[in-house]
Amino acid sequence: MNLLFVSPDDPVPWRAAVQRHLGDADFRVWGQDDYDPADIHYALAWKPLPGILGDLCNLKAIFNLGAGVEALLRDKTLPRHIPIVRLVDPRLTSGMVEYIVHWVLHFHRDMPVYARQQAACKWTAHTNVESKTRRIGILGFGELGKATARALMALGFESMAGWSRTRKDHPGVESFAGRADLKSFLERTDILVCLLPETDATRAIVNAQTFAHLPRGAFVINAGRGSAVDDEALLAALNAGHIQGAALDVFNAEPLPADHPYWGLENVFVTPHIASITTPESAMSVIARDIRTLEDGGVLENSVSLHQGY
Ligand code: NDP
Ligand code: OXD
Repeated sequence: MNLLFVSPDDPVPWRAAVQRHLGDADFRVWGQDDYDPADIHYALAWKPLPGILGDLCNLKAIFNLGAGVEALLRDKTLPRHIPIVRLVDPRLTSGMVEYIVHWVLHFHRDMPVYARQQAACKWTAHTNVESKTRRIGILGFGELGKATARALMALGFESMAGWSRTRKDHPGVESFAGRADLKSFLERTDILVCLLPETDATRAIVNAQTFAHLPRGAFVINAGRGSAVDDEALLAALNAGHIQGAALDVFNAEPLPADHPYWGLENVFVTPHIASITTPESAMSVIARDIRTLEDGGVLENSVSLHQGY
């Protein structure tokens, strides 16, 4: 079986992980190794240049080396008749859960207030909202959203809601679905967590109207994709004090330009798209299992819907 690695990332740890999990596979690196396009059976791809995957005429599946597939789907030559598989990996999930739990607790326990007080050498204690009454709303209630909700509920956050395209039946979580439910979802949300994929339907979905529906003093955490947020609207809502603080890992332009106003705002926390990072060892264990399933004639659960775009 022949694999082609098409990614700007270092192939060395991937080669080692492929050897460990698929000992007999031949691993070629696009841009480094020679290969006959007709010989490649599986592609391991992250943000590939358009046209590379379209040349692989005997490809059986494309494995995206991350959860978000928008970069892959931009390639008009992408083969559409084979499974395109997004990464659903326990390590990727636990990384995201840690990131979101961190910021939820940060805002919930007034850490920005205490940071400001420290800067002024001010010793003042404030009472804090109980976790069971703090209302968390997760925009994008998929793999990562559900795992995050479970972790937060285990910490006592009982008022949990998830918004998705289709309605969910998840224990302890109020389900909101589609545009018709968005307003009522936002109105009951104190901390908004965005874990949406980038599609035509999610672009700038967090906009001035969204902020207007959130209660005054709400917080925003975005670790899905930057394109979901209208930056001008968020800056206006932050400056007006309607949104109290934001933690942002993903941006419309990455790297975030040095002159972007987010960098200078005391109530905005910027991280460089690190909420969760794919690790070759964990990812290859999942991908190797999926390749075995396909070789045995099985069907994969995490194939991307080309129609929905995620
Ligand atoms: P999933 O596909 O499992 O979940 C996506 C969720 O979004 C689903 O609940 C889906 O609804 C919902 N959704 C999609 N489109 C719409 C829409 N138009 N309206 C309402 N809901 C919608 O993805 P994951 O949870 O695995 O990952 C989510 C995203 O997180 C990735 O696409 C990626 O962009 C981002 N990510 C970011 C990382 C980082 O480091 N910052 C790391 C990993 C991922 P339904 O369930 O009804 O289909
Ligand atoms: C992903 C990401 O989609 O790293 O996995 O953003």
